[in-house]
Amino acid sequence: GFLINVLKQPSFVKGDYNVNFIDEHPELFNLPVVHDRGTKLLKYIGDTTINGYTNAGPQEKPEFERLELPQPVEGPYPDGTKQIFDSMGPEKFSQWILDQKKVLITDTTMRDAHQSLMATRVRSIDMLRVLETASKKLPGFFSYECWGGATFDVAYRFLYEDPWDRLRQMRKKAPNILLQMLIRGANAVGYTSYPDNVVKNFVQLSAKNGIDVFRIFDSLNSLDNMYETVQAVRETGKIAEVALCYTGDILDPSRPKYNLDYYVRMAKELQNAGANIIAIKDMAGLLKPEAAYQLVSALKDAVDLPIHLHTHDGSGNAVTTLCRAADAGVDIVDAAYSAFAGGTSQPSMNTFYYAMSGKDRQPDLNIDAMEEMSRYWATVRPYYKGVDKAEPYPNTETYYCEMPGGQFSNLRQQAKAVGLGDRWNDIKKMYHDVNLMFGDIVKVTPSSKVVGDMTLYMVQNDLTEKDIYEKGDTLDFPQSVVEFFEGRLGFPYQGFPEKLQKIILKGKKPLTQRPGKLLEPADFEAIRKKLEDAGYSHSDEDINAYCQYPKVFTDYNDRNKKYGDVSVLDTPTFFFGMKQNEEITVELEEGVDLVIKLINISDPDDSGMRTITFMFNGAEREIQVQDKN
Ligand code: 3PY
Ligand code: ZN
Repeated sequence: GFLINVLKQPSFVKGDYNVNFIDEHPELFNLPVVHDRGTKLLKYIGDTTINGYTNAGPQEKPEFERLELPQPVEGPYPDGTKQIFDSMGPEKFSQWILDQKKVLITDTTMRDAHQSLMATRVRSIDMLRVLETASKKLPGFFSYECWGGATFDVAYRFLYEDPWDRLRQMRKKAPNILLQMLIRGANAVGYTSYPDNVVKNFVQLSAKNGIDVFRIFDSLNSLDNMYETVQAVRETGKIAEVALCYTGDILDPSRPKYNLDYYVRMAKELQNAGANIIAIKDMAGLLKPEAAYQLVSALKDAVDLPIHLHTHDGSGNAVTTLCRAADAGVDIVDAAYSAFAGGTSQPSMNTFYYAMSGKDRQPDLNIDAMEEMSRYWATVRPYYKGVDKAEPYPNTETYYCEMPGGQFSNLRQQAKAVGLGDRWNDIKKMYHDVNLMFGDIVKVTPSSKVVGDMTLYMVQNDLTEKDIYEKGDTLDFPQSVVEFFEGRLGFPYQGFPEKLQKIILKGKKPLTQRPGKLLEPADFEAIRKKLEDAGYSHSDEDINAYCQYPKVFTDYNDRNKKYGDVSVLDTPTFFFGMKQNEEITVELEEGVDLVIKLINISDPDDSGMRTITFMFNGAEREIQVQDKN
């Protein structure tokens, strides 16, 4: 075993190993480590085969099509935006963006696209497998939006992966393209406010592990909630892309609260606060083509910074919106490969490319490579069928209910889970009504969750708006709603509706300052000690993850102790386990392959234990699994 591992190690094979070889690959000299990691993986495969993913019951492993891998490219990476940015720093780089004439594209396939279509479930292996090839064939991207948002907690929670590790690996595979993340200002990558020192530390660690561009937003468009984050990013020397979240409709004079003036004023404030790029974050896909033209034109006039447009395609209008934004001089737009685009996701970059045919601002990207990548993602997407519930047609009702792309599919699942599956149409209408009741607020994580919680609560209990005002004192409102009206997410533009606030708070006093300011700073060293004493991993990154998600993090660690790093498994095996006589190859790390074949599953014994027999790198291994069915 040992010799085979060494002989297969690529740098050994190439002869470029040196005295550090052993230091860099100690695992090869430590057969028990490989053996132990193997045993843990067999345990995971066995458990999943018998009890199903997350114990949801066993599922027949479907036959998936062969993956359409893009043709790899030999040789070095062509330079891209990463090299340009690193040589210039943020200010000059902003100017470079303005000076070049093409529409630049941010590829959101690895973050918002799957967050909005597939409940954020896409695993690292499916991204990393093609990232080098994509980055070599398409060096003209502005950035990969590939981290942050919901990917952080979902990685730990549902994929049993370390998101920091994902980021480091992405950095290695894409050394020529800027890596971009979404950060929720004072809520970092969580759903509530965190102490300032947690957010600042999170920014520093994200930068250290590979992030170049931070898209910072606040769920109520409050600069107060974003200011500290902007400063933290600027201190790292990375790019602060600060977002104005788009809501309402600037074309509709009956919705004057969020008019063109509002956004222009906000963009100027963001520039003054230190933004390097202004993002229009149209999380619900409300920005109609002509509104995009007017808004981008006005912002280009008002500020000297690049404008980056993010939208969703629920209505089916998003490609037209990008084209009109391009006419108005937008600098960068978000899009995803076709197979991961449309609907609640971003518009298709392939479609946008062709929509720009004949125009001199057509993106400078190789369409054949984009098609090749899209073919790959089309063969990956069925792996996630269990969570892929997007509507297969455009839905212009998004303009009415103003629900963010990610929430649209999520809330529907949530509704089903609480027995409201047949009341989806009522829910959409109620969501609209609750927003107006709340004073017409910006709805994006986490404020959108508050509106969603109140919506489900009202539909479930058959409550009308009138009921809330008439018998509110007898109602037990959802926790998130109470906290929202307390000011725990900050303060909405033009304040809370006072009458409703009084009803919901039942005498409780609302905060008078932004929540982050009132929170005790986290004591990182005390947390390190606590994690260490409890036998948990406790790097700086671990500590920060714990600050944001204590239970999610320790659950992940517990599972990790039992199963090891399961991110190395292919996705069908991760979700469905293995079939009798099936053989898979697992790359434990570069050059260390395991060949696993499932030989036999015994009947359960009296205590429900089954014995699973595997061939593991040519040797027979047995694993005991408790059958929970
Ligand atoms: C997030 O906060 O994760 C979002 O994608 C909001 O649009
Ligand atoms: Zn989005």
